[in-house]
Amino acid sequence: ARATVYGYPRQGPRRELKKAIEGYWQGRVSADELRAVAADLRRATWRHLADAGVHEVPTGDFSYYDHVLDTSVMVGAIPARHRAAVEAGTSPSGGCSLDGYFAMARGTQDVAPLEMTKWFDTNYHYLVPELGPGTVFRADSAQQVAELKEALALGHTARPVLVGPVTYLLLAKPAPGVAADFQPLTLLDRLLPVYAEVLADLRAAGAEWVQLDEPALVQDRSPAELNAAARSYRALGTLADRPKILVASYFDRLGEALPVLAKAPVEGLGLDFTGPAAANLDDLAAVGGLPGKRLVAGVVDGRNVWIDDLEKSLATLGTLLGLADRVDVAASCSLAHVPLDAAAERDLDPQVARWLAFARQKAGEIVTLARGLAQGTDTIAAELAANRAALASRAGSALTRDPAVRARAAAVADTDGRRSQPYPRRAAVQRAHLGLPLLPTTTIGSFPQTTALRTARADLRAGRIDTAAYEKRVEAEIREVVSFQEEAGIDVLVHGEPERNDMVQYFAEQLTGYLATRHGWVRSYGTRYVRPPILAGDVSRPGPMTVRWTAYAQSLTPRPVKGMLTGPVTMLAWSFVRDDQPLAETARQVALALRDEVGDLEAAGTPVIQVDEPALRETLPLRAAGRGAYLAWATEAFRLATSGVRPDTQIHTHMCYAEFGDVVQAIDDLDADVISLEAARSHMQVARELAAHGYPRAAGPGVYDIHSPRVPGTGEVAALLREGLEAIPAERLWVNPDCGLKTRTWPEVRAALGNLVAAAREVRSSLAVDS
Ligand code: THG
Ligand code: ZN
Repeated sequence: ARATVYGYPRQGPRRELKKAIEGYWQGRVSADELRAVAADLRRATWRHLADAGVHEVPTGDFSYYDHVLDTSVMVGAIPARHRAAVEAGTSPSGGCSLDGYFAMARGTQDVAPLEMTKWFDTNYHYLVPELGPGTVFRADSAQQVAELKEALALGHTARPVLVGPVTYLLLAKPAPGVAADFQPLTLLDRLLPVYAEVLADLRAAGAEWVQLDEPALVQDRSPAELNAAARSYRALGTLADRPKILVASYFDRLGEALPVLAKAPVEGLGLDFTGPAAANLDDLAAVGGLPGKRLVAGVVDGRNVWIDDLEKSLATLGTLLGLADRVDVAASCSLAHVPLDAAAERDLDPQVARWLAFARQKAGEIVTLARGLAQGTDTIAAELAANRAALASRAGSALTRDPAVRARAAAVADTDGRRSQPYPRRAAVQRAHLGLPLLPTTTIGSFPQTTALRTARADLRAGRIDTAAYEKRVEAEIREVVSFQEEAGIDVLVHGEPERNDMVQYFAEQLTGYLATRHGWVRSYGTRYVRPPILAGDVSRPGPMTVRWTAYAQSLTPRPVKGMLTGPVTMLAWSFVRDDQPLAETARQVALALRDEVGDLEAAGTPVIQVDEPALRETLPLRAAGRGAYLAWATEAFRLATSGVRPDTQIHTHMCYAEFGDVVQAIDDLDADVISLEAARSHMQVARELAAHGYPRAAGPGVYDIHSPRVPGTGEVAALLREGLEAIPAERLWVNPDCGLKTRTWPEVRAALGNLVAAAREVRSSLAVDS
């Protein structure tokens, strides 16, 4: 048994890659300098992994922006609108030019970038390939070959990692202008020869093995899709001139695709054995194992930050030994989904720090397990003892088990998750209480974060100003935001969230049970990173988190001010979660803490409270079988957080995913009084989807696309509102932007909200005339 990894964080310990790429975009760093930084980082990663005892290191997992975009380059799937930029220059390795590459990733003055969407159920976002019947694939193995040669020249045993052909096509969408029902998978026969060419090039460059990633096969797949997988690996497997092929799957069990791949003429299979994917173990036994094949066993969780239970993994590996010709040890998936190094977290309580394993520590665990499997567990006795002690310390810690929190969660009654009155009654009370006009205007919560504010926060952290001075700055900002909204004529105001760094981090920092990291960056997309907090223990709220700022804003104006919270599902989705209790349990604890905050806001005189759940849709399990249970606990947690209020307190929620058609029932089950939704792509579609479902409560499909610097005109917004009125009656239609305004500038926001209010007034007065 040997140790290997599928992929590793590439940004560097000080996010050197991010800085070099952004420097290149700004013209401060030359292409050669950028390439040198990248090569240094690759070299350091391989060196580190090899020194740690990882036998086979990955190549080709490195990327300047996104590995799916790299695959599009590799197969020559360059959208027509980017072709000029791509052909304008070439790279020294003969591949796509950097500028052409970044044009596809980020767009240029003249052309739009590729669309970005979530990589399965992770928090990483990839660039969606655009394909059509006219797509002509052409092999461009330059980047893959160059990186392989680089690693081999450094003396490593290296395995190129590529997105597999089936997953690549399943992740693609019809190019602009192509019929919406075009199925990229119909291009498979054209794509396979290109993969064949790349495989031959890699063989010629010295690859013994190549890894083809097929995570799309862990989702529910039709017989036609499974057949495509069978055909692909029959075709690639029977090529004469190729490296040995390892087909890697991760993020869930392979299910129906397991027999397909087990029968395919490839030399190896990678399976995930963590969480629900542990079902792969029984499934593998049921198909008679993988005789004659190499199994790469993903036993270490590649998506979470907890140390592995080494003895449990050894037991799994022991069983697997009887089911394949050769068993190697890996993480469940690429380690790029976790931060780099837990040892860099010097501020963490050392007692807690030893429960954590980031990418470096996980590589160490993988090596330990491979050694134990190959040479006997007595060779890893010290590691096992330390592991046992750390696991015991975690299980018995006062942080992970707070009796008061557990007692409260256990005592939750059904009625705690229900408003005291049904929506129609509440709506009438709220109408009288709030005195809002038809088509009330509001915003989603955040206002532009000025440099002065960010400087003030940095000054506070660095001790250059004290808390009192910082709070004065925040209050000044709130005054400005409130007076602007009053002048603009907005009906339900917000305080603007100047005190928040991030909508999850801000709350995590104040809740007991959450840990924050200093360097725990994980790539979200391109050069953008997040530092997800860690849900480590039972969650409780030592004191109010937002009341001070909301109440201050309300003290400045007679108009209703909306309190702003992040919902329980999103508080889990954008964090690393506990693996020692069901998610539903953690969600309930967070919900109870938020319920107290909602109660305190209400008691402080906040008439409207918004609880955002942008992650509700994105956390949906990959397989349909898991969705019912997920939606049940997710909606229950939201209701638990929001149902303790009086009937006259209006609960809002917000979601920013355009494709929420498959969760409308769950949105309905939230029982929020008002929902605002991103509708940038099609206002009418969102309104119609709600109407088609018979959504009974109030809704505000966004009328201002905040992702663009473009300011929509009054006529344009009014037209959208009239469209919306065809689906949603005037008494239940709200007027708001798509999402928070923090990424926009003040001049844009002033102009856009001015037009938004003018449009609402115009449509209101025409309604009054009509009736
Ligand atoms: N907060 C958290 N998680 C998230 C989002 C969020 N996950 C999903 C989505 N939103 C991801 N979107 C982004 C958008 C911008 C950035 C990161 C993820 C970003 N990051 C800065 C960077 O890398 O330069 C760092 C920001 C910082 O200093 O904290 O711009 O909203 N939790
Ligand atoms: Zn949003």
